[in-house]
Amino acid sequence: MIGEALGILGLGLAHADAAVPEPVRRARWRRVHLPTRYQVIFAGPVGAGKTTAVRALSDVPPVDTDVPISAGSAEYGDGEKTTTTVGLDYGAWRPTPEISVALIGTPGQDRFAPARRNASLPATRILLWLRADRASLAADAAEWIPKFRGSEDRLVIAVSHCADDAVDGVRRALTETLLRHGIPAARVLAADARDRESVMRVACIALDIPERES
Ligand SMILES: Nc1nc2c(ncn2[C@@H]2O[C@H](COP(=O)(O)OP(=O)(O)OP(=O)(O)O)[C@@H](O)[C@H]2O)c(=O)[nH]1
Ligand SMILES: [Mg+2]
Repeated sequence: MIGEALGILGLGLAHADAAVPEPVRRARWRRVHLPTRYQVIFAGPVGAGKTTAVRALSDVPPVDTDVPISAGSAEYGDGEKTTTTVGLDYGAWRPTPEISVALIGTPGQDRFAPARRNASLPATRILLWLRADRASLAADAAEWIPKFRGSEDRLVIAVSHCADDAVDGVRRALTETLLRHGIPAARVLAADARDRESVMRVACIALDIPERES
């Protein structure tokens, strides 16, 4: 119709477009209408909330590779946790019609490290999940952040089991590691992995999407 209208106005574009072969026209259409694709990797130690967060945020039923914890949940100091991820979690999220995000949860246990994806692609963002209620919080950050060396500017730290007013204490506890890796303290946020809004907030920050757009 637009082509017709332009033709009526004598701009001749309707004829010009008709002269373009069909496959080229289709390729142009796809370039204009396909959403921009990103992936967000959910990483961090065992029990930090990666699988729970992928489940909470995904628009589709996620695929997970969780198996019952062999040694029992007490091993992780978490009575509610009954499974652990041995492969990857997959989910999908469409924050806006123009953006499509693959959600990829990785296993926390070191023996499953090969399942961790290469995080260095430019369209990849990393959500590093840590737990505020663990004595190992600072050690966990010091262990996990270097796994994403070179991608620090695409990394956000989501801290589960953390009251909103406790996040300053968490930032203080991580100061040394954050400084060493050039990560601003503002990129450390409290997030409840069970709560979609909360996960969405940290994912939007990782993707630089204003929250109200999602
Ligand atoms: N109270 C509380 N529980 C939370 C919060 N975030 C996550 N959880 C719980 O913590 C547990 C996290 O378990 P998973 O999601 O399996 O953890 P994971 O990081 O995928 O662990 P692995 O796959 O074993 O590496 C679940 O029982 C969640 O319900 C939070 O902010 N507060
Ligand atoms: Mg998991």
